[in-house]
Amino acid sequence: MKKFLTFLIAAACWGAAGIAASAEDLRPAFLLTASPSRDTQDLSGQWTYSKDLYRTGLNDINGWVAKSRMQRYRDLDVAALEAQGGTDFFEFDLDRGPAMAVPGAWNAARPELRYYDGLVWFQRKFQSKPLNGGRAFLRFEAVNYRAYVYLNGKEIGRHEGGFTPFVLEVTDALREGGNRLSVGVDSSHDAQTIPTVITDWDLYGGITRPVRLVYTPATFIDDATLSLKPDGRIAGELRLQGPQAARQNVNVTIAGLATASAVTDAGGRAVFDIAAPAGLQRWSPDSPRLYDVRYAAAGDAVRDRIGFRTIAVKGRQILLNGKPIFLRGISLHEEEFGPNPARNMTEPAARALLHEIKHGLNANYVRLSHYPHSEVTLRLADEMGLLVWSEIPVYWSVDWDNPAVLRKALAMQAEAIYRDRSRASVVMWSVGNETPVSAPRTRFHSAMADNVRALDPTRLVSAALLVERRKVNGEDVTAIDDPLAGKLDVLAVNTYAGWYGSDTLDALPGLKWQVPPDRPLILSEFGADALAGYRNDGNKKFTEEYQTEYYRKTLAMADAMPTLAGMSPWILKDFQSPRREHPVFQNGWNRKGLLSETGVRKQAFGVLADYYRGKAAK
Ligand code: GCB
Repeated sequence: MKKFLTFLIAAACWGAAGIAASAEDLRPAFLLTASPSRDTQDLSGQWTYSKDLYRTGLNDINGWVAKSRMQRYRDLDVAALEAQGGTDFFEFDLDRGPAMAVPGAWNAARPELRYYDGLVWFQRKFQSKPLNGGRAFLRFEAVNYRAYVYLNGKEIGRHEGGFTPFVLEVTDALREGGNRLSVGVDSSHDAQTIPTVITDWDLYGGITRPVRLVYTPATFIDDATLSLKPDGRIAGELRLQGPQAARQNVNVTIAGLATASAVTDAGGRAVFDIAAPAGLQRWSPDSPRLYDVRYAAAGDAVRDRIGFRTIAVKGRQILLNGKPIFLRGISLHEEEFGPNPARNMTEPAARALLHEIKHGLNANYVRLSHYPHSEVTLRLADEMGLLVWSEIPVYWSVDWDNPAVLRKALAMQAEAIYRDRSRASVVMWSVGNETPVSAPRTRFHSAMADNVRALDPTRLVSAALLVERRKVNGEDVTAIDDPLAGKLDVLAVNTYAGWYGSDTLDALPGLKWQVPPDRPLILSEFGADALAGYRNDGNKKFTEEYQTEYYRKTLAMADAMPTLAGMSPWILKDFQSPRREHPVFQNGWNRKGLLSETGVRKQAFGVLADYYRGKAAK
């Protein structure tokens, strides 16, 4: 409660005086960042569900009934539910409801739910183990967009934001033996959500990522992280939670490299500062060396695999481990290959996508657009050696003047950063995508940029900006005219000359750019649609030939941009978008992929792969 009040005050002040909530206020109550190494119970599988079009689980006709039948059913203790033996009349009987696989998006699970946007109730029954004085938590990796969580008839928490994890303690609500978990998932978006109602991707609804029951001791390591500092030292912190959290010895072992110890303060926090270890092999895309790390404190221990590298900017260069690097990238949406994809990133699916990027395109970098991708993808990027741009869906436009919306953005960003700050692959946090310039919008993004720096001073801050076309001395130039630029380490722009607008492809190499001469610039997007297999019809838009020529000409333009430090063309693979309804070429798909939706390479794929091969050889 105190945290919440602090936030409300901070948010109110922000509106009036430009102050953002502090980083510490934004730390979620529980993180369990090392949960893959913990004693967990995976709750994946078939969950029963029922759609709730009139949202009766959340509201009912005011002043008529105190509780809807849905609410009465949901709020029953397991024992009471069993006792009434299925004879009571609830209308929302999830015991007998149809089932679908969790994790998964309902849009791809059932044809009749393809365009359903609203509230669905899910139920899963499970057995739990005795806690023996320990604690238990539910960790949801993502629910899109709002989640209302009930265990054994008791509300245990809510969450807003479709792409970041949340943890709810269930120690007291859990029943040794049978448990009934009910989750209301509301996929609807509005003017105050992030993103808002219209995007250029599919806002899949559902429990889209894994749910796990996590068992911990009474006092446990909630979060621990390490990173390499510019001077070669390794710094980090660990947070203990629980009755014995204060003044505990804490140990960290980096296998084959170093060990260190520290003591927690009154709040359960310990910091590490480890002298530059001899023999450290730095992580890079060419050599993605990960070290096994073990943290131990108060009888608890967790593991992680961490790579150590530095990232910085110097003049117009991006430096990885002190050396200039050109980011040979591609943008990626979170959709697996196949004709009916959903946002359900399994390890094989993520591996296949990243493999195509790294070994098919010869890339060293991926823009994970337009929201935090699955944890499995980030862990694989670490393991396979791909640098990552990460962003939250502050996309096109949100309610810039609304402190409550800013609060959501900062909280979402905090959840993403706490989740991924031990991933060497993540080098850049983006604070927005293509947001039209205005004073409230720039204030909003500036607060986000300050928030990122407070939460994670070790990485770069960027944003995908819009460009301006204008005449300078009678000459047509493309310029960055955005006051947000001053808040960023790396400038990034989306440019679609040659696709949208009237430029011919032949004009692209000669386009004049007016950009700061001493700062790194990346092309965060460029692209053109092509329907896979549509060829030999002249150089028309939507043919593979047009897309191929578009890539050749845009890459020639890029070669003439002296400050260019990287690119992530739009996009690896065709993806579903309700905005793309051209009846011949799109049919619900954005066709800017270099791969078709099923993974067939279009001609332009080879152009980019050759270009990157050449860049890598330099
Ligand atoms: C953009 C957006 C991206 C769209 C893309 C397009 O600038 O950032 O989300 O999908 O353009 O295809 O127009």
